[in-house]
Amino acid sequence: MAGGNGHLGAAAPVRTADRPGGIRVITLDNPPANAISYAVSALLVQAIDAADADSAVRAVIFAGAGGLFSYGADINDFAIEPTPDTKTVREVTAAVERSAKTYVAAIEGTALGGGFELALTCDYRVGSAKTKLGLPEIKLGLLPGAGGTQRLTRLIGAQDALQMMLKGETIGAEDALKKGILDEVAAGDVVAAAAALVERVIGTAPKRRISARTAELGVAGLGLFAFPFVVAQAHKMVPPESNGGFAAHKLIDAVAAALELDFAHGLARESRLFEELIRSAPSAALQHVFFAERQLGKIPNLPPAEALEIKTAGVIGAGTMGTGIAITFANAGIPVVVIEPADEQIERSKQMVFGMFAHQVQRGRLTQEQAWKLGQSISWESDYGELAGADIVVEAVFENMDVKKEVFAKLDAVCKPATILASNTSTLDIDEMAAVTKRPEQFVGLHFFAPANIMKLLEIVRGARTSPQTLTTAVKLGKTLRKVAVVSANAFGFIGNRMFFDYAREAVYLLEEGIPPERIDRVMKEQFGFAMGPFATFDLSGVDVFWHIQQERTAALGEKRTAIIDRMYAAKRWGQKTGLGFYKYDGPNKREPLPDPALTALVAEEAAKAGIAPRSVTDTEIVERLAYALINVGADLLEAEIALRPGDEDIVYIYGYGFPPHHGGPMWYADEVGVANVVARVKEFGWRVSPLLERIAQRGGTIAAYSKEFVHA
Ligand code: T1G
Repeated sequence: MAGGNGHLGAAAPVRTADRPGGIRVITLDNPPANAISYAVSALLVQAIDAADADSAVRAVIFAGAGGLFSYGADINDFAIEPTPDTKTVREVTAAVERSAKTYVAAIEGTALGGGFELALTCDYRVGSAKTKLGLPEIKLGLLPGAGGTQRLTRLIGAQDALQMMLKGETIGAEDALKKGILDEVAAGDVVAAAAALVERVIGTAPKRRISARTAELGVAGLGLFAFPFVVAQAHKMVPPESNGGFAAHKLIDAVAAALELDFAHGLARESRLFEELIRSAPSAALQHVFFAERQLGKIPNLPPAEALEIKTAGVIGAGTMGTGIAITFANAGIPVVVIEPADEQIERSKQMVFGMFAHQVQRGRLTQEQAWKLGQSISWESDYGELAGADIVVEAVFENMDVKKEVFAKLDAVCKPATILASNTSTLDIDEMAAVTKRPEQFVGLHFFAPANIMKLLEIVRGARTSPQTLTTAVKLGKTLRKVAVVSANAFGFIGNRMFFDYAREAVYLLEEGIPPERIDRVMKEQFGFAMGPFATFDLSGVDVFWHIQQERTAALGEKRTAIIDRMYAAKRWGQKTGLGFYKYDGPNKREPLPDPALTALVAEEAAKAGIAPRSVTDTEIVERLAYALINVGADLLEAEIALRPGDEDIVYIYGYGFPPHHGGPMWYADEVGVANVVARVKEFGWRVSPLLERIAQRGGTIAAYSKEFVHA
């Protein structure tokens, strides 16, 4: 697998040094993550056993170099089948557990996963103000497999331990001190503080192993006897095993083991559960997502270029998108000027900004002062001249080419030569816009997803003449804005929307064949795991938007078989915004989609007119037709080099459209099903088969393997 540090980082990834008083310091120095790979584990076991055998050593301190302790086991190693004598984090913690010495973890920065589990195996833990601790294994479809479920439960109680591990959340130093996870938060050097702690405890309490404790429920007023009830409740709170909850249920079983078994048996149960997970399809999918996300910024064959520094920004248009984009820049510490001619629109924009920051203060995410400062970094003007010095300007005006061309002609005239001009368009041609400027090399698409200050996905659209420096700057800006930024070539719908149009077409076809929207949504959400079904999504994003796109680009949407969308548009059945769409929204909770017989009648009428007879369709076919539509067009986008890698398309669909991460994204899912099986079904549906998909099927290959052979990957 790419990414990460499967290699050994520094010259000596595990260093030892002796301090006065018989204290041995073992330092992890394996950049960039101080990951505890198989090889590093073997070196750690050697170092621990050597310290244990050395009578001059009274205590051992573990430390991490580079300002972090360790991001955990090396995820790259999961693809490597361990042999009986492979050393993993499990053998490292076992070596500490059997050693008679006193162990202290000196945690200057972040300790996650196996790194935190190593710290939990120690007798004491010292942190710093920067310390962050977490067991995020669940995000990889795993559970902490080196004693974390047994030790954390014994240390902070089952309730808090489950909460922390099911969410994979990270806690800070103060919280960890309060919970008794840290014994001290050092003001200065954590290793020196750890050495001082050794001197304080070595004579009185040299050994304080968590494994010797008994786990408590940690629920006020509930004794251990109630643990079956608490465990049963926990199982009810997580998704079903078949739909994203596979690891969560095993994690709960592991915590239950900590409550009912002694440490050794609990550890054995945890190992068995971990082994089930590490080989599971959901975990393989989530590991793929982890690395695919880290590939995004790597643009093959791009000449090296220095990213420009973006110190100030401009946004054209104070609508919802423009305001959301402005907030995104402000949150990243980049002052931004919003250009808007209409005063009442400026007022609405200000209300949105201040309302959002006030909400953050209420939620305790921002202090009043931080909110005020952020608010001050956004200003509203009507004169383009205010943008003369901006490093980048993003337009977010009405989705019409003439309007956008007018904006860019004006910007080209007022902005300094180095200013990068960007369009937030979701479907229009970037090159056509760039052509009205004298700076096509500094022109790029930045397609934010609504709401722009919340959605992490950003599509960076590379024009034919976008320069390497502009593209490099945009990729770096994506990171600065804390976005998941995917590079797309300039083509209709870019990556996400282009794939969505085929998905939407098949959803409407199923509707025309008499399948109720609520059934289609239920299957895609509850059986397959989408965050939201297609029709609830159309109602949220606006049926009018769907109609506009269908008007402009029927070709891309495939032939329109009925006038359903036209009639819905004419009847203002535009979705949530008009209270009626594919559902009605007249219940007490105005956002709850309710089946609407009037829609059913409209669909039946139009389908009859088009001569489309109702069909009985299985749930499986619903999933296949919607998911395979994504795969088929996704393969075309790869062959046309609009998307760089299948993993990029997976990330777009997971972050932008709610595709279930435990299936890895549409292109990963194709390999789960088997490309030949996908092609066979696509042919049965009578669709045009993507030639790339056909070729991979004929070779019995996989999309994942094929991606390595992409000319441009
Ligand atoms: N293994 C290998 N490489 C890792 C890594 C890991 N655990 N964590 C990070 N990297 C690489 C990453 O690929 C990137 O490499 C570089 O470090 C910087 O990371 C037994 C079995 C901590 C939130 O799940 O979530 O321990 O691309 O770009 O954005 O129970 O890294 O530069 O070549 O992500 O600041 C549990 C995974 C493992 C944490 C920081 N640990 N890492 O994000 O930097 S399983 C995790 C993260 C385990 C035990 C079990 C993030 C981060 P490159 P980055 P970042």
